[in-house]
Order: sequence, then C-alpha cells, then structure tokens
Amino acid sequence: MKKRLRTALTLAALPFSVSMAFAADAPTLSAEAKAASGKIYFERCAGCHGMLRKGATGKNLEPANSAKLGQSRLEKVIGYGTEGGMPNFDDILTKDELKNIATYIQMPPEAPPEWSLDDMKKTWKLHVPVDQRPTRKMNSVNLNNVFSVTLRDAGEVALIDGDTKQIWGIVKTGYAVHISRISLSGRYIHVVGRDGRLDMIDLWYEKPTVVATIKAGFETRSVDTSKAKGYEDKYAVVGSYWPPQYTILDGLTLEPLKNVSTRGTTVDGAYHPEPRVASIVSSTTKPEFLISVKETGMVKMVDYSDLTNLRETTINTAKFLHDGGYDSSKRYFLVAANASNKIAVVDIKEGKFEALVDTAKIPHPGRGANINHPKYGPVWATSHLGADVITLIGTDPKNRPEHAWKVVQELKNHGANSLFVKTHPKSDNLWADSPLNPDPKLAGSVTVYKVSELGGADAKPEVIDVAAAARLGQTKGLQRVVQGEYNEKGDEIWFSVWTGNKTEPSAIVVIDDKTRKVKHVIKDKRLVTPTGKFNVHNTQHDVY
Ligand code: DHE
Repeated sequence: MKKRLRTALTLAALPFSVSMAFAADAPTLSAEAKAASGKIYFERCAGCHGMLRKGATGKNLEPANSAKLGQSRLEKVIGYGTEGGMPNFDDILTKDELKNIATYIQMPPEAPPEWSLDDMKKTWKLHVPVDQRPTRKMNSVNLNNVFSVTLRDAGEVALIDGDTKQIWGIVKTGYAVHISRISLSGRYIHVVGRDGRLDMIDLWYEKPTVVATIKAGFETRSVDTSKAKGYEDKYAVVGSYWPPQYTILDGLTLEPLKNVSTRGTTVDGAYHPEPRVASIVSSTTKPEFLISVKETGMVKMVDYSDLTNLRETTINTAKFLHDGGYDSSKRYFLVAANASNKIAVVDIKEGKFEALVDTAKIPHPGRGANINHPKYGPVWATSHLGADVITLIGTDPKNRPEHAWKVVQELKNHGANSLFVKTHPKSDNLWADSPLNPDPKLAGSVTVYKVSELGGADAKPEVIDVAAAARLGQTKGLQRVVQGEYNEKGDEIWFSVWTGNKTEPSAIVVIDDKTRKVKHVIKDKRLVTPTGKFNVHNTQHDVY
C-alpha cells in the first residue's frame, strides 16, 4: 500500500510531458483537432460536466472514467444522447467532430487560467458614462412588454416589442449568450454570455443601446441586480463557472468592485476545486443576493450592504445546485439539487435552511411556476430532465403546514428531458416543455394543464405541437420548443422553436393563453437560434 502511494506521489510531482510518457497507448489528437475539440467541449459539454470534468448535472468525465467506456461507446452516447437526460449532438456536430470529442474527453483535462478583478478591469468598457445618458425615455415603445430574446448561436439578443411583435433592435453580446435579467427600475437589461461577457443595455434610447461591457470570467451563466429598498439598480452580480467565483459590480457602470471565490468544501466535507456559481436571485426584502454554488451544494446569502465587511450566510443543502426561483410570497427560494433529485428550500426571511424535498429524477425548473392549487393552495412547480412528470410542491407552511415542502401532486408531462415550466398570476394554465427529448414530436410539443381543474380526478392535459404550428418545413436540426414566457398582461405565452443550428430557420410562436390557439408566428432571418425569452415586466418583478 505504502509503495503504491509513493509511486503515485512521484508521478504527480513529475512534469506533465514526462508523466504522459508512461501512458504510451493514451488517446491523442493532432494539435489542430485538440484545439477544435477543446472549443467544442467548452461550448457544448463543460456546462454539465465541468471544465475539470469532475461531473455535476452530467457524469464525471475524467480519463479514468471516460476511458473505461471507450471510443465507440462514447461516440454513440454523444451522438444519440441517453434517457438519463444527456441530449443528442448528432444534429449539431459532424461525424469527425463527434469522433474527436470522444477522444478528447479521454485525454487529461486542462484548467483554464484564473481571472482577477484587475483582469476584469482591463476589459471594462464604459461606452456611455451615466451623466451622458438620456434623462428621459427617447422612444414610444411600451418597455414593460419588451422581450429580450437570446439568439444563442449568433451571440446576440433581439429586443422584441411585445405589443407589435416587431424586432425593435438586435444587440451584439457575448458568445452563446445565455440569460437576461432586468434591473429593478426596468431601464437596464443585463445580458450574460457563456464567455463571461456582460452587456448592459439601456432601454431609454431610441434604439436599445449598450452602455457598458465587461468580461467577468471565462465561463458564466448567471447575472442579477440589487433589488432591496435603497439599493435599486445599485449593484449587479455575475456568477461564473470558471473561475469559480462571483463578482459584484457597479449596477450603473459595470465597474467590478468585489470578487469572491467559491472554492472550498462541499456539503459532504470534501474539498472541491471547481464549485461553480449556478442560479442567482436577488432578495426584494433584504440587501442580499442568493447564490447557488453547484458543486458544494450550498446557497450563499450575500449581504451587499457593506462590500468591505462582506457577510455571507452559507446554507448547506444538497448537490448539485442548478436553477431555481421564488415561491409566490417571495419568502422562500426553491432551487434544484439536480443530481440528488431534490428541491432545496431556503427561508430568506430567517436566513436559514428550510427543507429538502425528494422529487423524481433531475428536477429542472428554470425559475419554476407558482400556482394556486384548488386543493393544496400555493404550490410551486418544476418539470424534470430525467422523468416525464411535473412536480407540485406545497409552499405555505403557515396556513397549510400539512402540505408544505411535500410533493402534493405529480402531473404527467408529454415527455422527459424537460427544461422549463411556466405560468402567470393572471393565467389558469400551467405549461411544460421537453426540448431535449430525442423524439422530434416530443421535443416540438408542450403540455398544458388548467390549474382550476387540478383538484379533480379528471384533470386532463392538452399536448400542443408548437413546432408544427411554426411551419418551418424540414430542417436538419430537431425543432426544439423551449421556454414559455408570458407577456406583461399574462394573456399570451411565447415559445421558441429552436433548430439548434444557426444556418436553419427558427421562430417564436405566440399562443393566446385563453384559447390556447396560435395567435402569431414571429419569423425573421435575424432570429437565429432563439432560446430564452425575458419579458421586462415579468423578469423585473420575478413574476412566474
Ligand atoms: Fe441554461 C437558466 C446553466 C444550457 C437556456 N441555465 C440557467 C441557469 C443556470 C443555467 C445556472 C440559472 C440562471 C439564473 O437563474 O441565475 N444552462 C446551464 C448549463 O450549465 C447548461 C446545462 C449547459 C451549458 O453549457 O450552458 C445550460 N440553458 C442551456 C441551454 O442549452 C438552453 C436551453 C439554451 C440556451 O440559450 O443556452 C438554456 N438557461 C436557459 C434559460 C434560462 C437558463 C432560458 C433562464 C430561465 C428563466 O426562466 O429564467
């Protein structure tokens, strides 16, 4: 035993090139193929498996594990996906790319560099200082009903006027732009790309205009802004996957102010080198950001009232934290611990752990959906990557303690591989998608339930083939219908029909919420790979 340990230590101490010499039959790629595969890994795989490939939503892909599966099995899994929630890539990657990426993940992972506050400052561009911005709104657009639409593979967002359904402006953003969040005033949209670029768009100009930009990390997924009384629009916060850290910035200029690493121990007490920042919500009652740290399984409540003496309350929940949102009272934050098949609940008022709720496999709520259930009162809903159900969880411990933090009902979804559920306080509908389903029919459809019927035994869902309604014709990529988002009034729901391929047409289908009939299809050659849609009013006020 002692001898084996000594050998391992000697190997670890050797320079990389020498230790590689021991593995004579190790998989290799040409420098060019390795660089191209590294790019694909970063763009398509790192989000689920981690830059260091330690695994989270996806499996651990360190060479010891991936090599066990072998080249041909890996190629099949990557090409066709699995029922466990891994999507298929055969419609996006060429045969050679599939082959090379299967080899690449059997080679040792390479850690990208760190990214300090100083590095960020060097990339910070204040295009328009605050005192040179408009002092009043210069356009006649109803800003409350503007949708910021992610054009994923174009690295752009489209600002669509929700009243006229016309594109008001297209703004260049980071690579594989991910989400938009709106400042509490409703004036600024913060858009974050996977490459760490954060753009701040001012909606008061005649056309949407970027007033500040910064590169906040190498890989980022989340952003939000301060919403507590007295701190409206004052700060922004960006959560990075790499380096694993969060950064607090000036909310009006994006000047980086404070950088905090999330490296450390997990809920199991083990050290983790890459605990990535997943979802962030901003408390409306306290000067706090709630930051979900994926690999540690901890939620950090970060008090931003004093950045010099920053106070963090670290709450143990479960691994691996991903996406989440508020209950209807906004007292509780519910977040998916997706690898544990649990929803974690944090009490924002008390600053404490509230509950862990066991659910079906791999919950994936987006921000979730809050409905008033005829039998169980206020409940929060999530759908699942790993199961064809929509889970309803009671959220009212005061008036309905018998249902609180329990799964009160499981509704059938038309398929697994779902990403988002949606409703609106003015709607009687609860919707769920299943865009990552390998079956084209299921990937292109949505399920909808009437909330007022959920108490009875006869609650029947309607399944709507949204992709067919878009009439895009035959496309190489699957027509994945993703992320319903309501308009301001709550009488329309918008779905993206995402072909996942920037050379092919995509669309947004607008459905009348009462009749569930298609009202409008937005088609435009500028709408390249639309995915997430963020209505200004609903995002500004966390309405879902
Ligand atoms: Fe997302 C939210 C991470 C892939 C569309 N996604 C989130 C959040 C996280 C996350 C942590 C929560 C942010 C918050 O609330 O602060 N997403 C990841 C990944 O790690 C993952 C799985 C893989 C990756 O490499 O990025 C991933 N996400 C996707 C997509 O492929 C989607 C479907 C299309 C796209 O545009 O990238 C996608 N993610 C979204 C959307 C939201 C989101 C639309 C916001 C939902 C909302 O209602 O707020």
